[in-house]
Formats: sequence, structure tokens, C-alpha cells
Amino acid sequence: PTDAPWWRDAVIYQIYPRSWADSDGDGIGDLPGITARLPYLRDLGVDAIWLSPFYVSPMHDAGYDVADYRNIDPVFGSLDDADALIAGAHDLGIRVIVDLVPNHSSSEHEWFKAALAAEPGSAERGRYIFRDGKGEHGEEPPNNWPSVFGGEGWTRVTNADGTPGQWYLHIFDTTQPDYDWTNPEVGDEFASILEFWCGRGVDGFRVDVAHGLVKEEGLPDWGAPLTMLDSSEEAALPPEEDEPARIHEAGPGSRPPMWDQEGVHEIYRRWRKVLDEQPSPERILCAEAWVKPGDRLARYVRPDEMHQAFNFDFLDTHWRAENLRAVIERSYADNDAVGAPTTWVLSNHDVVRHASRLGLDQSLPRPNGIAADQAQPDAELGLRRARAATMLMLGLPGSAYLYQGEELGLPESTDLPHEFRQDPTFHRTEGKEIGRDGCRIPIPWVKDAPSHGFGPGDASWLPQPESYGAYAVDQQAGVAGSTLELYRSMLTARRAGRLGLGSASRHDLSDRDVVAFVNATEDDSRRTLVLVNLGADAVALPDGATVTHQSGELTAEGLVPTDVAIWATI
Ligand code: TEU
Repeated sequence: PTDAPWWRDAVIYQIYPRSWADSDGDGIGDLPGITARLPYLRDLGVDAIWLSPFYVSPMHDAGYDVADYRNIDPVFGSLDDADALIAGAHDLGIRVIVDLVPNHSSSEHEWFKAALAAEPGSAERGRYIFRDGKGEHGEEPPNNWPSVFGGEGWTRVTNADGTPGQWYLHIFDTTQPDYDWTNPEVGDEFASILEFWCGRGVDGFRVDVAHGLVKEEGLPDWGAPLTMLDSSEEAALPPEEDEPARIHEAGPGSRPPMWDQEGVHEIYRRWRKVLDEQPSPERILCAEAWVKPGDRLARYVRPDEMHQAFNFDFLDTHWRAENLRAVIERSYADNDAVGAPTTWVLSNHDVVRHASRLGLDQSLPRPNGIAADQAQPDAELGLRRARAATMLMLGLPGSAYLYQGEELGLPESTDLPHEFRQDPTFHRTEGKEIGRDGCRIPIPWVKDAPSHGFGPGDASWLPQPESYGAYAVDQQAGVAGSTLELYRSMLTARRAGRLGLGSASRHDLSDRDVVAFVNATEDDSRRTLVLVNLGADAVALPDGATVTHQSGELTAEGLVPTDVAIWATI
């Protein structure tokens, strides 16, 4: 077999440091907590971890507002703790990817504090996007761009003498001012930050909002400024019976002036060179870019740019066979065109956990969010489909990112009391959006322990629902048929069979209600049938097929029931 680079088929486990393991009992997860639990990840069988931000931050967006990119926030530990974590992971053969947030800093970053103290037009202000307001007295924002989190994308500053001053752009929260990437100082600073973390031994970077760094010249008004998510919402509408591929075609008519501008690619070409100059093993860049359609996304993973880009298509695809098939085939076509692997994702810290998402009414237009007034997901149905969906994802070629807790089948916490909600989305929309806290609840490790074993303390920063005890690691480890054991055995088999490096083609069992692909190894010596039945009738397997893994019980006759997936050798 060919000697493919490690990342092409890697399964990478996302750790949200606040919520994974708390070593000191303050109710917030930390780096020593992660280090102590690394053996769990080795036993799970993942290739790498991606850590959401752990840098110094006032935590107005859970650390995606960075005040110092070269230091660890005291709530998570110290640089020594980071070194110990990286070394400990490497000892177990687990690579470490860190999160880089280059679109914006925290408003408490030294640069931004200096910018506020400096005059309009100064070098200090030139690192961010400050502009005079419109209107007679500059009282209106410079353009009509909204914030992703709700409300306006601009905030007006107050001058030293107390008079109202310029406005600064923030595509996210007020506390997250956007950098001006046309300023070479910004580029130099981030090249240096990359080198800093490479020097500490990390294996790569997940790049936050990778499609947002460069804005359209002149910052023109956006033609259709209803919400920042318009284009993906439109794409998420269920296609009519006779137009299965529409989900891919409903890209924005004209590109929003803050997203996916040509200039971003220049930045990633420079970063690729920075990484390629580092000693081996190869370090990677993974784009978090909410860009559609797929051929636009694929431009981020051209050979001289990033290695991976999250494929978010499963997040806004309804649980319908034709949608899933279309997503899978288009993803391979788009990525094959640039020679990059597809990077599958079913859950992360920004979306409703897939064990709940897939239990929502699939005729709703927004399968990746739960609105405040929406019906609750069906937990049993959601878990059954989530196990099948994961089996589909992990059975297919490509790399895949897992989100902490999905290996336990954890559901979204949907009844979190509002006083606990921290996501700026909740606050900026005045509660119309409940926000993302429900997927960020601390992990249950031990059913009958304070904070379900999350840490030595009784409480955790977000309260765990009563139901979480039943999902705890100690309830599932070693239990045949548990979600945790299903993940472990899939990851072992995937690695042994090199499934991530195979090639997929549609199997003839794939019909209206069945998704069926054959994953053939590079030398075609072994063929795995990956099949999910989404229809009402149980599905018979081809003659001679030997089922090796199943996400649920087969019928007495060995047929695959509704919402169950199998892997079979054929
Ligand atoms: O998310 C980028 C982003 O655009 C998301 O807000 C996304 O549109 C939304 O969550 C979809 O439901 C990244 C981080 O992943 C997120 O946690 C941060 O809040 C955001 O950047 C700002 O740094």
C-alpha cells in the first residue's frame, strides 16, 4: 500500500477544553485534566486531537476571543501544562492540533487596547478595521454588515475627551474586533505565532473562520443583509422530490463582501510555506470555512494551501437518502478535482449534537439549530440515526473529525436554564436563538460521582442534565453494543482495513431509501459495503456479504431495519 501522509485518513477528536476534564475542581476543564485522560483517547483509537482555544482570553466567546496568542489562560493552566500535554499525547502516538483565531482578536488584546488609545489614522488603529461613521455626525455605522451573533457588525468608540469617535468592525461579538489583513504587520504576526506553536511541538492548526479574513475592498454594503447565515439556510431547505442535488447549487447569488474573498488564499499559501519549512513530521492546516458550494470550499485545499477543510455538508443535510448520496458524491468530486481528501464532520461545538439533531423533524428548514420555540428532538430516534450516520461517515474514505461526547451518544442539553447561557448568540439575539451552550456541557465520566466525574468538584460551569449519568463512560466501557464500544470497534477496524484511504463508489443497492457505497482498498483486495437503510422496509444484503459491524439489531432474518447501518465484507 502507498505511504499516505498521516492526515489524509486521520480521525481527529475535538476537545473543548472547558468541558472535557477538570483536574482542580473549579468546575472548568483544564489542560492537566486532558493530560490525565489521554489513555482514554488511545483506547478509543483516534489519531489526533484538536483543542479548541486555550489561550489567554476574557472568555466572551469561550476563548475564541484571544488576548494573547502565546500564552495559556490561567483557567486552563500554563505553558508548562501545554508542553506536558503535547509530550504526553505524542508518547501515546496521538498528534495535537491547536486552534488559531486569525480573523479577530479579543478587545483586550494589547494591540486593540493600543488602537483605542491612539488617534484615527494611526499605525495602532491600522491593525484593525476602524472607519468614520456615516451621517452628519458619523452616527451611523460605515456599512450595513451585521454580526454573525446578531445585531450590528460595528461598534462606535469613545474618544479620550468623551466625544463619540470612529467605528470598528466585528463580524462576531463587540469584543472580537476584526484584524485588517491588508496590513502586513498582521500577516507577520500570525506567521510568527505559527512558528511559536510549531516550536512547541504541535502537529497542526485548525483555522477559525478561514473564509473571513479578507474583506471586499471598500467595504461595500451587503446586498442582502438579512442574516449572515442566509446562504446556508437556503441551501439547507429540503430539496423537492425530483431535485436531489439542489443543496449544492443554492450558493449565494453574489458573494457576501465579508466571506470567501480571493485574497484569503494568498494568506494560506504563505502559511503553507511556513509549515513546510518545519522539521518533519508534516504539520497541517485545517480550514473552518462555511463556504458553499463545494468547489469553492475545495479551493482552500489546493496543493499549495491547506491540507484539510471541514466538509460541513452533513450538518445541514436532512436525513434523506437522496440528500446524503448527493452530498457524498459531490464531496468526492469536488475534492478529487484538487487532490485533497474529504474531511467529514457530524458535530462540533457550534451545532446541535447529531444525536439530537437527527431526532428533529426532518421537514424543518434548519436541521442544524434548535429554535427557542421548537419541538424537542426524539432522543431514541436521534441516537439510532446518529449511530448509523457515524458508521456511514467512518466507513467512507477521507479524514473525519469527532466532537467530544459523540462517542457516548450524548444528546444536546435542550433545557438549560437561561441564566446559565453564556453564548453571545443568546444574548445578542435577546434569547431568540438559544445559542450553542447545549452542545458544550461537561462530559460525564462516572455515573455515580460528583459532576459525573468531570472533576473533583460538585458543580460544573454549565450544569449537566440529570440524564447525562446514563451516558457516562463507566456505564459504556466494556459493555457490548454501547455507543462507546461501537466507536472503538469501528475505529480499530477502520485503521486495520485502511478504510480512510480507500475509494468509494455507489453500490446498486443504493435506491430511493438506501445509501450504499462500496469502499475498496487502494489495491482493491478488500471491499467493504457501507449501507444505511433510511426507508420503511428492512433491506436484504447481497449474497455472500458478511456483516462485520452494525449500528443496531438486524432482524431475525438478517435484514437491515430502518435507520440502521452496517459494514459488510463483500
Ligand atoms: O465559528 C465560525 C462561525 O461562523 C460560526 O459562528 C458558525 O457560523 C455558526 O456557529 C454555525 O452554527 C467559529 C468558532 O467555531 C465559533 O465557536 C466562534 O464563536 C466563531 O468562530 C468566532 O470566533
